[in-house]
Parts: sequence; structure tokens; C-alpha cells
Amino acid sequence: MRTALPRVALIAASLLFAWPLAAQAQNAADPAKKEVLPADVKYHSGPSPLAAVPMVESRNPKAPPMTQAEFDVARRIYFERCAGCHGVLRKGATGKPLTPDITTAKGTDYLKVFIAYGSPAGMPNWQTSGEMSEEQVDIMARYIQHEPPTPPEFSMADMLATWKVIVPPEARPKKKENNFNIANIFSTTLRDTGEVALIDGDTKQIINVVKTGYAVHISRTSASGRYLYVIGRDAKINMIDLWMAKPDNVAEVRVGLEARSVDTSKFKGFEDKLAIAGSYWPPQYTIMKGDTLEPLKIVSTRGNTVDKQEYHPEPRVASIVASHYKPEFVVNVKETGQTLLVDYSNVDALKVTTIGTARFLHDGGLDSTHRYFMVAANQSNKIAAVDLKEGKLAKLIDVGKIPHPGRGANFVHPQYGPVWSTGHLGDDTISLIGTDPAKHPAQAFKVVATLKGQGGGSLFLKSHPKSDHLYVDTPLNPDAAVAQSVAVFNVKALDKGYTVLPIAQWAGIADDGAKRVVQPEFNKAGDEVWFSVWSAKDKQSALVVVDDKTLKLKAVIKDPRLITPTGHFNVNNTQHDIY
Ligand code: DHE
Repeated sequence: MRTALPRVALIAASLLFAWPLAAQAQNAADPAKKEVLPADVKYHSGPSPLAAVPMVESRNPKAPPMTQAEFDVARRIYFERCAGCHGVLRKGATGKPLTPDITTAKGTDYLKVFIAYGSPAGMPNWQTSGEMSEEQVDIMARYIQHEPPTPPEFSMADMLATWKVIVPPEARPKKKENNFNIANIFSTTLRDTGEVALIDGDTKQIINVVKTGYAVHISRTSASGRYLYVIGRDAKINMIDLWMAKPDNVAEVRVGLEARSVDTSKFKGFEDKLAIAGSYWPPQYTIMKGDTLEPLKIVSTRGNTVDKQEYHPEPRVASIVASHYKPEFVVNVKETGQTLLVDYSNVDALKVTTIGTARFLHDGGLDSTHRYFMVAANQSNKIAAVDLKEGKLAKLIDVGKIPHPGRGANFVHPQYGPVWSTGHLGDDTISLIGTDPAKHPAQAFKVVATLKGQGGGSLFLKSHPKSDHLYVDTPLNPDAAVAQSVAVFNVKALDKGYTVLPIAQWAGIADDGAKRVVQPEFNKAGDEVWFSVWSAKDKQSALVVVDDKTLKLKAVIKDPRLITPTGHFNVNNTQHDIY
């Protein structure tokens, strides 16, 4: 029999507040269990493509019964709303573990209250916010007491079955067959249509809209600058040849069921030779031939956590960057907090250096010399600086709440020399970290200054060697005015504070969308900055281009095909890691 929520609310209220308080006391001692903030929950609770995948299911006899129909509904909701925070196997990630040993002990009534009302530690109030009905909350409370359904693995045979060489290397252009300045092309993610728009950075015209994977995530450029590799959340990689008369797909493959990262070999002698992609499910990375995406090697990332040395069954691959120093890919394994330096000089005998960094690794980028990889361990509130020349951890640096740099921003601080910087999802600060141990040893890998920005909810910030500005977005800030604008600092006068640019207002688009302003990206010359003004699929979006010298509006790119634009990647800056 289903219990009405208000009645159980009274009974369970004491439990509701008891658990989080106890958990918070524990959190203070355990950095791996930090408080979760609403902006972070919103960010992590995006739909997972696993919702549609058939899975191995088994029932826990101690859990309350469910019909198959209820179980199917719950499984879909779980992968659409919950898996991003609690993990596919419910072992816990940003959110708490929800394995049956824990949940059956709590019981259905307790869990219903928790799901319905949320918690001060960051669990959203799914029912009182109107996102789930009372019936759905009841189904979810019972579902999480059963064994988590397990999605299938994804083997070499599965990959080969999806692998397509659309235009084989020998049939591709022998020289560039178009007049585009390809170094200044932008690949713009059209998130909800599963496409990228290739935009000519000089003329601001759309060159082509190319079909890619589901909820496409990032684009990366090959070492030569000729190829673009695009990955969707469904782990589909598309390879685009920019030399074609109309640049388009030449190869594609799926490397798993869910993924976020892709890159290509950049060390001298290995240019365009190999590609790599990391998956969320199964937890593994795959090395492919750079010219055809033929999968060559799959390596699992299952293993032990850096701190308590506990086994983790689903440590997801977060950011990947190609070293310019050695024939190595830097692969960041999120839940275990291990940074892997994968030596690809002999794919048949891979040498992997495993560097323990910090749990919850997410995104990051290189310092201006390309020697150090700076990666955010976001729920650990740390940046790990990894020395790619020496192959070791240079330092773990404490920063603000939930650092989120994208690739970060490098510039020369007037007092402290070269710094790399990150904004934060959880607070309004921007941490500047010294990156020049040779000339500024006292500042090396320390937070040398902390700027105050517009607010929390920041995802990306950017500068350029030719610019005096640092641009900081805040798309997940709850205040619409903050989410729809960016802060700009003059890096030569940081004490003067920031100027606000009303980017969404400049876009001049219909007023009914969210119009979140996301991801500053410079053009090749470093004299203009592009932003996405991101609204829902059925609302108008746009791109806004700002003149970096004057901070005035330079252009607005509007087109019915620009649906849900988010990230954009300038070919030259992505190729050479300029940021
Ligand atoms: Fe991203 C980079 C994961 C949500 C836009 N995102 C990354 C990277 C990872 C990641 C691991 C680093 C890739 C690399 O460098 O190799 N992102 C995730 C998630 O797990 C998360 C939190 C939830 C999800 O369901 O996917 C998530 N990301 C988002 C968004 O909602 C964003 C804002 C819009 C969108 O397009 O989905 C978004 N993520 C981006 C962008 C980058 C990125 C633009 C690349 C930044 C760069 O400058 O390189």
C-alpha cells in the first residue's frame, strides 16, 4: 500500500535532518564527501544515454516488490535524473552511494521523504519542485532498494560493428580543396540536435552542420589541424576532414555506451597517427588509428581509489589531453583520482604511469609552456598540477569550492609571473596559480591571488597570449542577470575589479529562453572572443562575438540551425592548446 507523503513526512522528519547532519559531520572529516551545491547538482544531473540500453536486472528479495512496468519506469528516471550524481552502479560519485545494503536499511518511507524534499547537502527536492509526481517518488524509493541493473560491457567486436570509414584515406583530398582559413574555423556544439556547426571565423558564415553523436560534447583538433574529432555522450566519435570542399564526416565509431572525452596524438613524429577516447561506461579508454578511427586497444580503468585504496567498479574517464612533451596521453580517471600517463609509442606494449592525484577529477588544461597539466578534482576542491616532463605530481593545490576551469586560462600576472586560473561552480572566486617554478619559485603551484567574480555557477574562463583580458562565464548562477552576462578582468590591473558584458542582451534574441552565456573562446588572431547564448531546443539561441580590445559587440550569429549551442572550439587554439 502506498503511504501519503504528508503522513510519512512527520514520522521521517527527524531522520531526514538526522542523516544529513551526521553526514555533514562526517563530510568535514572526509574530503571525498563534501557538500553538494545546487549549481553542481544541476550540472551533473543531465540525462545519460544509458536510459535506453538493455541491462542485466536482478531483484533483491529483501526490497519491496515492483512490477516490471514500475521497474522500467524507475530505471529510465534513474538514468535520466540520478545516474550523473550517484553513478551507474549506485556506488556514489557527486551524490551518496545508493546500494541496496544502505537503502534497504533506510526503508521506503524514509527514502520517499528524502527524494521528495531533498536535503541540505544538495539532493534536489524532486517532488516539491514539481519534477517528479508522488507516484514516481514512491517507485524510485522502492527501485533503489533493488540491485542496480548493470549495463553491458562494450568490447572490440562491439566497436568494430559500429566502425565506418565513410571516405577512406586514399580517397580523401590530396591538398586543401576549399578556400576557408581552416585555422580559424570554430566547431560549435549543437548539444540537443547531435550536430556540430562548422563556422568560418573570418566571415562568421556557417560552412556546414555535421551530424554527430547524441548530446554531442566536445571537439578536438588533430596535431596537423586538418581533422576534427567530435564525441557525443553516446560515445560516438565523428572524424571530420577540414580539407574537403565542404568539410564533413570521413569516419565514425562508438567506443562505449557513454563518454565525454577525445583527443589525438600531438608529439613530434606521431602527428595525426592516433586518437584516444575515454568512456564513462564501460569505464575504459580506447586508442584508435588517427586516420580511420579503427579501434586498436581498449584499457579498463577499474581500480582502486587514491585515498582509501578501495576498489571502484566504475571509475569514469574524465578529461584527456595529449602531451607535447612525450608520446603520451594524459587520462584522468574521475572516481579513483588517478592520472594516467599512457605512453603510446608502442600500442602493443603500452606503458602506463599511474599518478595518484585526487578524487573527482574532471576538466583541465596545460600551462603556457605545456609542461604542466592542471586538472580540477572538483568535489575535492583541488587542482592537481602534473609535470609531464618528469612524469610526476608537481603539487596538489587547494582552491575554492568545486573548481571548474574548462581548459583554464593562462596569462602573466604583473607581480607573480605566469599563472593558470580556474573559476568555481560553488563560489564566486577565481584562483590564480603560479606555474613558473624556474623564475618564480616562491609562487610555483600556489594560489598567488584570488579574484572575486560575479558569482558561483562558473564553468569556463579564457584568456589568450595576445589579450590583456580574462573572461569568466557564470551560466549556472541562479540569478538570470549573472547567468546571461560575463565578467572581464584586465590582467594588468586586476585590483580594479571586473567589467560586466551583457552578452545575452547583445544577442537581441527572443526574451523567453534561458539565454545562458557559456564558454568564452578566442579566434586565431586573439583579437575577438566568441560566446554561446544557450537556450532550450525550442527557443532561439545565438553566438555573440566581442572585440577584445574595445570590449564592444562585434557580431551576432543567428541562424535557425543554431539550436542549443554550447561549447565552441577554435581549430588553431585547440590544435596548439592556446588558452
Ligand atoms: Fe562537460 C568538457 C563532463 C555537462 C560543456 N565535460 C568536459 C570534460 C568532461 C565533461 C569530462 C573534459 C573533456 C576533456 O577535456 O577531455 N560535462 C561533463 C559531465 O559529466 C557533465 C557534468 C554532465 C553531463 O551529463 O554530461 C557535463 N558540459 C556539461 C554541460 O551541461 C555543458 C555546459 C553543455 C554541454 O554541451 O553539454 C558542458 N564540457 C562542456 C564543454 C567542454 C566540456 C564546452 C570543453 C571545454 C573546453 O574548453 O575544452
